[in-house]
Amino acid sequence: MDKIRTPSLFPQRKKQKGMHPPISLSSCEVKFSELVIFIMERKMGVTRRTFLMELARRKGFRVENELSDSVTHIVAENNSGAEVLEWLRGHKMRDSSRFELLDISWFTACMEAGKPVNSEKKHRLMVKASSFVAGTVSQYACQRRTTLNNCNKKFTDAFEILVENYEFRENEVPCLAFMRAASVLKFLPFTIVRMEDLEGLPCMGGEIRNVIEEIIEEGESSRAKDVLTDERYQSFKLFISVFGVGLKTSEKWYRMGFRTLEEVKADKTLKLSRMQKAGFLYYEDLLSHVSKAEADAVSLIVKDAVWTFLPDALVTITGGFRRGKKIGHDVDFLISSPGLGQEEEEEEEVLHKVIDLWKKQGLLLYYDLIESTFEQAKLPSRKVDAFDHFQKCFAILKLHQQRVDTSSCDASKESDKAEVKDWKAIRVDLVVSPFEQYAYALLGWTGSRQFERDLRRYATHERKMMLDNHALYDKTKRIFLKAKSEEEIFAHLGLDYLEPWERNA
Ligand code: DCT
Ligand code: MG
Repeated sequence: MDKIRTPSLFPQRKKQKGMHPPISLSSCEVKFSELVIFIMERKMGVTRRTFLMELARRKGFRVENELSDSVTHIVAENNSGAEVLEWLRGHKMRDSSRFELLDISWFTACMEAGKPVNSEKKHRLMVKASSFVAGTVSQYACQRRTTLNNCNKKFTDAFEILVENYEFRENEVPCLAFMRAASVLKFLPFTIVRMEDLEGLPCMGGEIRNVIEEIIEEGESSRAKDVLTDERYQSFKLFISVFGVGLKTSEKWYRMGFRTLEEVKADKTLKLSRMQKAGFLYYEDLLSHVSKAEADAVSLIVKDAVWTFLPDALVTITGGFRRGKKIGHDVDFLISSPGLGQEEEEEEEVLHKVIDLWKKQGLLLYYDLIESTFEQAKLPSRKVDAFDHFQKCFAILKLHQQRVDTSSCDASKESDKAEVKDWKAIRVDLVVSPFEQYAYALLGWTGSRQFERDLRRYATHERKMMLDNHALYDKTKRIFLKAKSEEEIFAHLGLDYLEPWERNA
């Protein structure tokens, strides 16, 4: 055994020849915060690992000593994908889909470039590489495990711009086609580098191929670039960034000749809804993303309030945060309790009581309470405008900064200055469901939107069933299928279960 590797009770004092002095994490500026690297010591050894970690930190990469939840990229040398997976399992990390497993060749490429490079197929430690068969990729997102590791971001970003533009022009057919194609690309475990990589994949029509081909060859899409400079697109994008403004209002404002929000605000004759007024009032706060720490702080406030009145209530964070996203545009909650659904009054009451409490505490900046419309519903509906019939509340909460755990960032320094606004307006959605519909509500409110769309489409076309946020109806047997958990709903549909973080379609 060589001397350096021998575990010792004493710290190694002697400086290694050719090595830079150790650098502490804090002394290097992190330039690339979007990725967090962990380098595996296995088969590499302490010395080389230390050297590589310091090298990367000096170049502005964030490298963790320990395998924490924040890690996004795991780098290994002389290990197969299977070996890395086994090691991860030994470290109680079952969900390997949360990080990219990469060979040292990717790390070397990054060091040479002095910045993160996209991982290509050759860099990836393939776990089931040979079992990836393009022809078996389902056209339905609910049959694809799609994590947040998107290897094809440069394609899907361009697609999303095109999708938005089609949405603004209410051009449904190509809109849907690009949404589906983006979702397939997000699922792929490798980056598309040549057109042959698309062979056998579903949802890759001619128009979509043209865009992909151009991005492969030119590095960007001229169509997406044109959209970004389009006047209508730019104005719509601004208008819908205001809470309470949708396509209808955007269309109206655009036709009235407005192009910027300043122009809209300057017109004092314009009638704004209560929601839009709140949207303008808290515009900057609502535009900045909600962090996971802020979502957790909101979660405590929501639980505190709900449990004051319904101690046995289930209060579950849904939406993007349940799927493992680190940021969101709002925080979504589903509330239910074993008692709910029995006594209708109690069910309607809890949200009213929570709202009254928050009003008294001065936490409620805006709210719109929508009572349940379930009586009017019979069979699961496919109407787009009626997303579901639950009682719900769209609110803006005042989140005091001291409630947010900022131990992992630097935001706390500001707070000693006088006159600094010490709160942030946060969009919060609360949904209340009867207990027997909880699993369906949870599945529906967890998303992603594309996942939900495809789950319903799959139920209809492959199973002759109707699914919505309340129930699953079997049209052949003419019965409603009960479910206590999401797992049971997947089983009713004959689908393998997907964890929430695998629904980022
Ligand atoms: N949802 C849906 N169809 C809609 C609206 C919402 O299926 N028309 C579901 C999917 C996600 C969930 O409701 C919450 O909606 P959002 O908050 O809009 O989505 P999100 O995934 O939480 O995204 P974000 O991170 O931006 O909040
Ligand atoms: Mg959300």
